[in-house]
This record gives sequence, structure tokens and C-alpha cells, in this order.
Amino acid sequence: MSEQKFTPRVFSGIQPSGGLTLGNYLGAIKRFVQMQEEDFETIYCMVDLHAITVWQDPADLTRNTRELAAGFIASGISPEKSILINQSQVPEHAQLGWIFNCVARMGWMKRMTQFKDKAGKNAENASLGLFGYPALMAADILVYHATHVPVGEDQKQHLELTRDIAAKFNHDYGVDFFPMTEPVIEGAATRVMSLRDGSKKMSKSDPSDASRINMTDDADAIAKKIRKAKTDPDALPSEVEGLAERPEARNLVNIFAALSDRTVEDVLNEVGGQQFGTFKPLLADLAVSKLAPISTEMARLMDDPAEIDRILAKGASQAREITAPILKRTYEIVGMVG
Ligand code: AQP
Repeated sequence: MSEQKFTPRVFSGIQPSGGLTLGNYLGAIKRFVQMQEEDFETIYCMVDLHAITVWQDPADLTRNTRELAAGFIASGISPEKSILINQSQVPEHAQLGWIFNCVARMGWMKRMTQFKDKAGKNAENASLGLFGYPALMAADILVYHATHVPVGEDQKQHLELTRDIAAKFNHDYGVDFFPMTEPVIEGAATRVMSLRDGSKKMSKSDPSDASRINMTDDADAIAKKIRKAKTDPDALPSEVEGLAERPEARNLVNIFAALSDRTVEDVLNEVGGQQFGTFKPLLADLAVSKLAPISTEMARLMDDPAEIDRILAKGASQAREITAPILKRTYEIVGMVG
């Protein structure tokens, strides 16, 4: 166990691999904003190096990176309170990533379920980067000595790997250098599911646009997607247990609870007994009232890409004040001549 005292520090990132979804917002960004107001230093990142593990059109990658930064800021992340960066502007991420490629074991990486999900049947044709991605993710976190990482449920296994890599590095080199980072997976919507299939995660890269709510969707699109969301024919239950075998109903209730900052119990107290024909318009109104101000602000910020670039450049230089000494010390520990 770690005896070194680490500064309470939060790091988390999102891939600019498409537009932001309601899943990213409820599973990650909403918590990012809360932690910025707590007793932590906070660093939030557009992980562009991760995005290219699958093909990205260069012009789309540039636009998506700026749009993601706009989404962070519009959701309440303040560049005055948090360090906002894109990963490729802070080279220590990739440099520590290489060291961790040499610490992580093939057997560990082969157990990563996200690689299996993303590579699918075509694993032989997947990029080496997609396979190695979790070691770079460990470096993203540990190059800041981050103590806490807010994420959605799907990232839990990668955070366990991050701890394994930190522990093996510390053990192999006989140091107490990298912290055992804590995952922060909290709230009613740590795993928002597809609106078309309650067994699949809502995802930016799902080919069906109807499966997700994009942060840039207008009120009509949001209402239509919720109206068409797959459900079952029964009324909503009054108790949480009644959602156990009903993934689509559970998903919509979880979204309602997370958007309104209420517990699922509390929501079911109010809506238990309602048919979806009554509940879905309530959910649509709630989603529009929460998301419309964010998408309006995103559009305003996107009118001035130079300002976004300036914020990211300033964030990179603040970040490097933390990452450069940590990488330098890592190289010394490993025995690199500097
Ligand atoms: N459906 C979700 N529910 C809750 N949290 C989610 N997150 C993603 N989807 C959901 C959380 O958002 C953060 C950033 O994720 P990411 O963009 O780095 O990668 P991802 O998990 O692979 O997200 P996507 O939307 O599915 O992207 P693509 O389609 O490009 O792979 C993480 O904290 C994640 O848990």
C-alpha cells in the first residue's frame, strides 16, 4: 500500500471520436463538473491519441476535438478552475505510455472486454493501438499522479488495470512512486443504454443515430428519439425491484433520475403506475430543459474556434508543469540517462 502522500487530483478524458452523447454527459461530464467544485485539482482531457485507434477523418478529428472542448465548457467545466487539454499537446502522456507498454503483460491486455467488444470478429485487423489503449490510459492518469478518476461503468476494468500497472511498476523498481488511483463510478446513470436495445451501451459510434441522444440534438430530435425508444407494454412499477427484468424501462427511469438529480426510488414514487405514453413526454421535456442550454452554449463557443485553441494551449502548458517532473523522475527510476 502507498505511504507517499499524493495531492488529491482528478483526471478524466473523453475521446473526440464523434459527437458527445447523453451517456458521456451523465456517466462522466456531470461528475467532472461536481468534482471541480470539491477539494481537488481537476484535469480534463480530449483524448485524441485514443480516438485514432480506430480510423478518424483528420478534418472530423479537429472539429470533434474543438466541439468536445466546447461541450465540456458549456456543461460547466471552467478553464479557470480546471486544466483543459487535448492529449496530443502534452507529450508526456505518450512517453509514459511507452514505459507502461513495457510494464503491462499481454495476458492482462487480452482480458480487456472493451477490446473484444470494439474489435469484434475482426480482431486480426484491429490496430495495435486499440489493443494497447488501456496502457496509454493508465499513463494519462498516472502522469498526473491522479488519485481519483470519474468514469462510467464501462471503464471499470481499465481502471483496475491502471492500478495493476502502478503496483507492478512500484514493485519492480522498488519504489512507492505511482498512486493507487480510485475509480469514481457514482450516480443513477453510470451505464446509459441504447434507446434501441437495452442490452447495449449508448455510444457515439453506434451506426444508429436513433440509439442515442446527442448533446447537439434539437428539441424535436430529442422528443422523437424518446418517443420511439424501445420499451415494453407494461406500466412503470412503483418499486425499484420491478425494473430488474426490464432493461429498457430501467434505462429510461435511470436517465430521468440522473437528469433531475433524484434517486430512482424517488422517481418511481412519482411515476409508478404510469404508461410509457405518459412518462416519455415528461422525460423528453426534462431532457430538453437540461440539454438545450448546453447545446446553445456549445454552438456559441464553436463560433470562435481560435478561443477554444487558446484555452487548450494554456491548459497544455499548465499540465506540463505537473507531467514533466513526473516523467523525468520516472525515467530516472527506470535508469534512462538524461
Ligand atoms: N453509455 C454510457 N453510459 C455512461 N457512461 C458512458 N461513457 C461512455 N458511454 C457511456 C463514459 O464517457 C466517458 C468517455 O468515454 P469515451 O468517449 O472515452 O469512450 P467510450 O466509453 O468508448 O464512449 P463511446 O461513446 O462508446 O465512444 P466510442 O463510440 O467512440 O467508443 C467514459 O468515462 C465512459 O465511461
